[in-house]
This record gives sequence, C-alpha cells and structure tokens, in this order.
Amino acid sequence: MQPQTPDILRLIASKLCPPNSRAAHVMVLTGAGISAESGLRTFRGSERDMFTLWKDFDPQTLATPEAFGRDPEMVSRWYDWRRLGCLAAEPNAGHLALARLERFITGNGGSFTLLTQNVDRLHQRAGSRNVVELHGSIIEWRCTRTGMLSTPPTTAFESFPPKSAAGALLRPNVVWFGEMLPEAALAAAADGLERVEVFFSIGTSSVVYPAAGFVHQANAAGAFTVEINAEDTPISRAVDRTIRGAAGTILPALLQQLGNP
Ligand code: BJW
Repeated sequence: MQPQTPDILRLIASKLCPPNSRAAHVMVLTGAGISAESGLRTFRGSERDMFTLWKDFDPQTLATPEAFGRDPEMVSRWYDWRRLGCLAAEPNAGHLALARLERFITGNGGSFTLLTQNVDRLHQRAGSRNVVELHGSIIEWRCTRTGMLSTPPTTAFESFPPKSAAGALLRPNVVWFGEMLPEAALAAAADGLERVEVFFSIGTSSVVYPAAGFVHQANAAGAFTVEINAEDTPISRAVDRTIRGAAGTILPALLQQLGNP
C-alpha cells in the first residue's frame, strides 16, 4: 500500500459517512480486476500479467455476435470453459468487503448500487444485494430462438455447440460488442448517477463503453470519485482520488477506517 493511502482512505470514509449525517448515496462500478484475486483472468492488463484472458484471444473478434455466427462451436466451448472457472472460483476479500460496505451504508440511511461489468456472479455469492449486471451473466444461457433463459448443470455441456430445449443454439447470456446492454441495467445506472454522492471505479480498465463513461456522469453530478486499480487507466486523472493497488487489500483497509462494520 502506498504511504499516502491511509490518509486517502480516511478522507473517503468521511465522505461515505459524514459525522452527524446519514451515509452517502454510493455507486460502485467493478470490472474484471476485482475477480483477479479469485483466480479469474482479466481481459486486458499489463504485458506482465500472464493471466490476461485475451492474451491468446482477441476480444474484439471473439466476444461478438459475428464470431458466434461464424464458429458457434469454438465460441461456446470457450464460454463453457470460462463458465466452469467462474463456478469453481470463490469470492475474495474485495467482493466480501463490498458486501459489508453495502450493509453499512444502507444501515446508516444511505443507498448503495453495485454496477458490475463482470459476468461471474461472485458479488452476489459474496452477499452483495443491489447488484446490476451490465454485461449479463455467464452462469445463465439463452435460447437464440425463444430467448428463454436456463442455468446449465455445473458440469461441461455434453456436446458443442449446445442446443436449447427448442432445438436452437444456446448462447451465454452475456453482452457482446455491438449489442445493447440490458435496458433495466442502463435505467438503474442512469437513475443512480443522477444523485450519486460517492462513486468508485474498481478493477476496470475503463475502455469499454458505456460503463467507461459513468465516472464522467458521476463527476458531472458533483460526486466524490475514486479509482482503485493496480495500474493507471484513462480515467485516473479524471477522478478525485486514485488508489494504486489490489482491491482485495484496499477495500478491507477502507472498512477498517469505518470501524470494521
Ligand atoms: C486490478 C487487479 C486487482 C487487475 N485489484 N485492479 C463509445 C465510444 C467508443 C466505442 C463505443 C462507444 N459506445 C459503445 C462503443 C462500442 C463498444 C466499446 O466500448 N468498444 C470499446 C472497445 C471502444 N461497446 C459496446 O459495443 C457495448 N454496447 C453498446 O454500447 O451498445 C450500443 C452501441 C453499439 C455499437 C456502437 C455504439 C453503441 C457492449 C460492450 C460489451 C462488452 N462485453 C465484454 C464481454 C462480456 C462477455 C464476456 O465476459 O466474455 O465485457 S468485453 C469485456 O470488457 C467484458 C468486460 O466486462 C469489459 C470491460 O473489461 P474490464 O472489466 O474493465 O476488464 P479489463 O481486463 O479490461 O481490466 C481489468 C483491470 O483490472 C485492469 O485495469 C487492471 O489493472 C485491473 N486489476 N488486478 C484492482 N487485484
């Protein structure tokens, strides 16, 4: 942890729960970095990061409806392999700290919305309640004909590409490049961003829109904005405070400043 981090954490704690006042309206945006400490690979990252998921695969070509249309077997095998990895992973100290922070904030009269770009469901498994899945979930799959959602068993599909009960192709219920985010998720984000008082961007490279633009909306709403990331990102200079480090270390340290609720 950098030497100035405890001072920054004290300042953030005072914004989250000002003395003699209700707790703040808080929004948290998370990305793949928060699940890195659970052993799940990130999408992008430094060249040093051997766990970068798309070191071997190009996201712009794989996470698209076009890629699925061209080669549904390859794309669904890749997603099923990732689905099993998510099911095998456990929430880490960062996920658990956010669930505790939500209980603290809502218990003290504030509001808490967790916007996640992650498809792994680890926030929910850690106990977070108000979670908005911006890019869907890899745990659920969707019939490409009827749109019906289903949760496959915890073992690999028996054949690829997998088929739905209706006999059509099944695809992961995630948002690919060029696809719209779920309307309800966008509405929840827009609603919260109008009145947000403290905004966190945690473990995201802030290059994928529309999520990468949320911090600017939070700034425009007058919120106190914070980034927690292992590296610099395009928003590092746009936030009020940047904390360089691992979410699984920083977030528990922030809770300590709040009296370890
Ligand atoms: C740690 C750490 C530790 C590591 N602690 N930190 C405006 C401008 C330009 C383009 C667009 C625009 N609006 C829309 C677009 C097009 C496109 C887009 O954004 N393209 C960009 C690449 C430029 N967006 C879309 O198409 C979106 N749809 C849309 O907007 O519809 C309307 C529309 C369509 C077309 C044109 C215009 C409008 C949909 C985006 C869907 C993204 N889908 C994916 C795949 C999901 C399924 C799957 O999982 O496979 O979502 S892509 C991938 O990137 C995934 C992630 O959620 C997303 C973001 O990645 P994330 O989470 O930030 O991870 P990383 O790996 O990038 O970063 C990890 C970070 O963690 C790093 O910074 C590390 O340093 C850090 N870290 N360990 C703290 N321990």
